[in-house]
Amino acid sequence: MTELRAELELLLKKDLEAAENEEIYAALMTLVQQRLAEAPRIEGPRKLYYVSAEFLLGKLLSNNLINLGLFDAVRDVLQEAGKDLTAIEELEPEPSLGNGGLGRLAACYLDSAATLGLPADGVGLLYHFGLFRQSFENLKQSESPDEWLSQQQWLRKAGLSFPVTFPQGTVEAVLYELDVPGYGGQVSRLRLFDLETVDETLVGDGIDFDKTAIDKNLTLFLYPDDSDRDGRLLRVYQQYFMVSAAAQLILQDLTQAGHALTDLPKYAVIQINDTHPSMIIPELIRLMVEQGVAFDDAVAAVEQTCAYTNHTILAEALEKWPLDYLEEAVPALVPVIRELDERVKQRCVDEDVAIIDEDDLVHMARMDIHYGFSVNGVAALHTEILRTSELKAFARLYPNKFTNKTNGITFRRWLMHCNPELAGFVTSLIGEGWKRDANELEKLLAFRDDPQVLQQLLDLKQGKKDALAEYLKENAGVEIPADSVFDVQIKRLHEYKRQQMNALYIIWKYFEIKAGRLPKRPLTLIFGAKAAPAYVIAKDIIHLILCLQEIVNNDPEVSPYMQVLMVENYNVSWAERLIPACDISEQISLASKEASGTGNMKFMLNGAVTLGTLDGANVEISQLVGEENIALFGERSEKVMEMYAEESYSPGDFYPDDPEIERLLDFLISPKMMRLGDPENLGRLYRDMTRKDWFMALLDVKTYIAAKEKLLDEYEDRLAWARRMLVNIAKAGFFSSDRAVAQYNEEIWRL
Ligand code: 26Q
Repeated sequence: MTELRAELELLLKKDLEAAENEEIYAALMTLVQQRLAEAPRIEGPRKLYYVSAEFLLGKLLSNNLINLGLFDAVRDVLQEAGKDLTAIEELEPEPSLGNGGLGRLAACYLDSAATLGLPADGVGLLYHFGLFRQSFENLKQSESPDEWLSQQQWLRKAGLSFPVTFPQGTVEAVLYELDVPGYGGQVSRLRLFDLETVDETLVGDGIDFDKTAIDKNLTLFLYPDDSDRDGRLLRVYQQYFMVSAAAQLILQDLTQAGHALTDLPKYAVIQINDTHPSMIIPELIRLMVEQGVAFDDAVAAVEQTCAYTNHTILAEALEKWPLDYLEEAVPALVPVIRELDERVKQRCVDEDVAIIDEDDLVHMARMDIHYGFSVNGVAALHTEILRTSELKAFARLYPNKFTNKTNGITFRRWLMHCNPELAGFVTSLIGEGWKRDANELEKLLAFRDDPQVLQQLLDLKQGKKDALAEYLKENAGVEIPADSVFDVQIKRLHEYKRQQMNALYIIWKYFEIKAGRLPKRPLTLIFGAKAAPAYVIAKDIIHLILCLQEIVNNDPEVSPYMQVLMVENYNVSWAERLIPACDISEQISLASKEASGTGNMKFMLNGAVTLGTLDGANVEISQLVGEENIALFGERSEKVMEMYAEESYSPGDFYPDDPEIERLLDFLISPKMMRLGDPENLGRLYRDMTRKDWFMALLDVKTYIAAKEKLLDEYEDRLAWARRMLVNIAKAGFFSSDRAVAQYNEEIWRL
């Protein structure tokens, strides 16, 4: 009997064979936690604090086993006893601490920082009900609290807390910690604050709760509905709660190590993940001044400590708070912010760079740029647009602050864990080196003309498609044909990401099939997306997709050739099942709007071919794989930006004038749809798409349909397709978060 088995049985107090999966899960948790406690902590004189409203971790058990080097041994021991690690993993609830790309990026970066041995703490909030749990009722999204926390056991109390003062009184921020092992086993941690007096019973119907009870609600949900004033104020309270606690923690770490407050930049660097934590700048200054540091010295220290990452170019997502909100929620920061603004106004007359504008709106990103030492975008095109367009005035003021850090993903989770079959095959071809140096994946190119290797790639993909089909049958009660082409669009629901354009393709294809123009092979279109609860059009798009799912799947003429599936409550665990099984990766945002995308990288790494616009990191993907290994379509970013500048785009140019497009949109309000769906939602979406179409779906829809049809045609040459898969996998090395984090460290953090 192996030592590992003995250890597990000691914890179980019985034979492995006799144990239930629940018991094995608990024993594995204990085992992993013991190993984590014994593992070396990453230390260093200078430390990174990655402050973020989101950490979209995904399940932790398997990932921790992989990084501790225990995964294979555990899987084998369990297998010998007739137990299945995958089934045991199912019992783990997924932490609900994030929403989308920015949160998942933070999780990948913690993994890579630990892997590279860099001293780095994640700092954020512990949301009891997370984002929300999505279910579909009457073909619409409905939201409920995600009760992930009650069952989870990774967190431990750190025994530290900090007071945070609001006009209504002082609350206590209690610190929890979670170990994050890197690949190789060395450990850093995620530090999450909870409100001591949080009250879960405040949540009534669905996800509604009293937004004004800030002594009870600050850590209930991530991004609570901010469609009314109370909701927006709550966001300010919540953000301040996070950054005040974070700032106190950082200063305490500093002084406990025996350093002076003004030496902060020597010992700490703070990465501000989008603008949600931006108030940490005035809060640090305020705290330092309170402890006797001169204002100028505090500003100088903070300026050299804080670095800002921008994740969006959408004007509506750049946070601006009315000054009177800040006066109401965080009055202690207002004099600091006013002084910071005054200093900017002394230096520059340009209204576009003022922190407080003429309408008394406080621009959080502008504060970050003036009072941080670094600003970065998240893909080459994105950074270029920031420099030359969105943040042009700032790039002129501070040319040296701006750099690009193209996003990355951890290959531990996004290949080794979610696709061990492909990871094993890669290793059998090129050895283990790629696990530490992802660029070694290029060695795969030597096999690009090896028919046996190419056939094996196809077989492995089919295996993952079979597994997904099986899982869906068992767990979602739906049957999808495993011999169909799997076309997948999974990401937050947003008009700029253009799920609605994909829906127009479905309508087009439906007409084709109805007209007897049948595809060579069936097609399965898979969606996964949550819509922000107050984002009306996004919810209407979900309704549209669910209606199409009903119509297509229940039409006996159509369903043998096309299936539509929108998975409920899309999350990291879903992504880990869907991505390895995907043939066509949908990355179809309006050019210039997707800062980077990271799903695109995960699909590529798992051998899917991208169907996409030249947006975000798609640009870099296409340069790496070559235009023959990606399917590009759509208007370019320069043209799109010009159209916005000149206000020259109108959906009226296409609807109703173009009969082909007219037919697709009219289907939204056809009797068939109106009978099935909700006329209010469908009518509103129809009007939006025909009269507004802010993200220009009608501009690109025809080239999109043509590009997808061409790609489906090319799919039939199986060996040629497999070669494209191979090139995509081989060229994915650049998108390892180990590379991205190493670049952050060389050019920003200098740990
Ligand atoms: C802002 C104001 C009010 C309420 C909410 C928000 C808000 C919330 C979340 C604004 C933005 C976010 C999240 C943004 C996000 O996830 N951005 C994605 O970041 C990824 C990592 O860099 C990129 O790959 C994606 O392109 C980008 O969309």
